[in-house]
Amino acid sequence: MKGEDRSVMNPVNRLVIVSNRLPIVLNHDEGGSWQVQEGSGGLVSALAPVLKNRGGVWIGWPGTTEEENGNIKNVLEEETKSFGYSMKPVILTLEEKQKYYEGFANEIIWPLFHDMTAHCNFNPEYWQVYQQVNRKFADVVYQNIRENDFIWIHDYHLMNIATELRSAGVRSELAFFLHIPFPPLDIMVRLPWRFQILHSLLEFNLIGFQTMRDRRNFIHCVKTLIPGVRVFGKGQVQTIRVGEHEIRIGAFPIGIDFHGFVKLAATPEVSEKAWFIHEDLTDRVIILGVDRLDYTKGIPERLKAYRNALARYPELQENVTFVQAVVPSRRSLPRYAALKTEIERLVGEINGQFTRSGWVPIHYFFRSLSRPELLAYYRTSEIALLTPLKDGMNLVAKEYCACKIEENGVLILSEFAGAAAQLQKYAELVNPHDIEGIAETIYRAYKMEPEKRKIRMRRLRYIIRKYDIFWWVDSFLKAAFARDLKDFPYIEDYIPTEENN
Ligand code: ADQ
Repeated sequence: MKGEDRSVMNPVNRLVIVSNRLPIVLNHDEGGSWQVQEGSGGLVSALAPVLKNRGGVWIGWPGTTEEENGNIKNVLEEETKSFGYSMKPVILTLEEKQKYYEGFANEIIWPLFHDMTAHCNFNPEYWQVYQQVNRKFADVVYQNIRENDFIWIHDYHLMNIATELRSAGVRSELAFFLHIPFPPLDIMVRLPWRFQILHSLLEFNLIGFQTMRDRRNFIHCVKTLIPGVRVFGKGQVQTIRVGEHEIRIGAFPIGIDFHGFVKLAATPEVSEKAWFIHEDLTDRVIILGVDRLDYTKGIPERLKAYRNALARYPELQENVTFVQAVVPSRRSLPRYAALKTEIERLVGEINGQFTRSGWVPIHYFFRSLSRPELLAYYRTSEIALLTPLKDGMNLVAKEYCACKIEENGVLILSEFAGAAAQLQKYAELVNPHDIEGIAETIYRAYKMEPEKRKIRMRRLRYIIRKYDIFWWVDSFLKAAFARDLKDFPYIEDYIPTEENN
């Protein structure tokens, strides 16, 4: 439960979390000085209690550059005193932000690992700066760790950090979790720095992936590209041996703070907002799409599928409303700006074609919704339409189900979202490229009897509740600290298997 430290760490182990961004929100107050607030995402709510109880450290980039705010270090030190754990910033220059974060991470690894190689810009300068920034992170880690600390690194921005830490002489246990998919071999080999990245990953002691498929891709890559790799074991955690070094690798599908979402969804504020949304759209079935602005999320394909559904099933016209909320993201990259234009063109076309007096087929938001607003949409929408072309997990799918406290919703989910491995039995799975298939599924979801919706939603919520964010932290840490394969937790009805992935 939230607030409890259910980890299995030995008392001498402190937890050191390293992620690209620190879990904070920085704002200017009226006087122009910085205000720091603790973030509110699932990862923070799961890890903060562990860090607080064990006096841990979180290391990351605060989000501003050296040029914008050189003295952020002092501000952070002062402002985060009440958090109960310390935060150590890694300060980036503007050039580093552009070449490491926007460049290597978001113009190379992000598209490549989502199988969108045409979007990759393999600029060699990006690789130089990626290594330099990973070294910078490693330096801050090095300066802040003690013997026996357990260091948990997050995500694709920091895949080279293990090389840097090991060459600085760090012998501590290093663990890594990849939040995005790991690509198949024929895609990974296109990366000019594939060997360096794989060698660095093999310096960790534990690597966690979202699904069995990602882990299988990784094993295939290292077995093919790195000489002398051997793989042992079956089940949730396997072992890779390279020379004398052993790496445990597992699939740990990330969850959400289920109870936190349920509680918030039931508050009068959210209930009232949900009521108003429905009041505005009386007698209409609401179909909801919620995504960051990203070409991996399949938003244009989804809009085309909705258009196809309206044309092929005229009964849907005036009876459904599609609400698509897009959160601005990475807008300095040209691909993202072009995607925004494409989405807006499609929304305009579809609304232009189908709007009738008193009915607009698509309500489109391009902004971040407040939490109560987002939850009100989750609560009130009868159908969620989430069709990423590829996605590590897709937390929106889980958040939507958690908020369906009346169990009256249908989840339409891409088969290429990591969440599909867990939820496939009770979600309506679609191929996000299959416009007609999605249109048919929208219609089927619209016609689904309330009793069937209820049964399926109840089962989805059961799985999401059981494998929540606290389960995720727990099982990752257990895998980190188990000494033997037989010590790894056996999880009955544990979802991703070789067969169902
Ligand atoms: P993301 O690509 O960001 O995460 P996702 O898992 O869907 O994708 O999380 C998005 C988050 O943003 C959700 O928590 C959601 O509540 C919030 N959000 C979305 N739309 C919003 C809106 N309009 N207003 C406000 N908030 C909104 C990466 C990987 C995923 C993986 C996660 C976690 O790409 O595949 O699931 O990390 O591991």
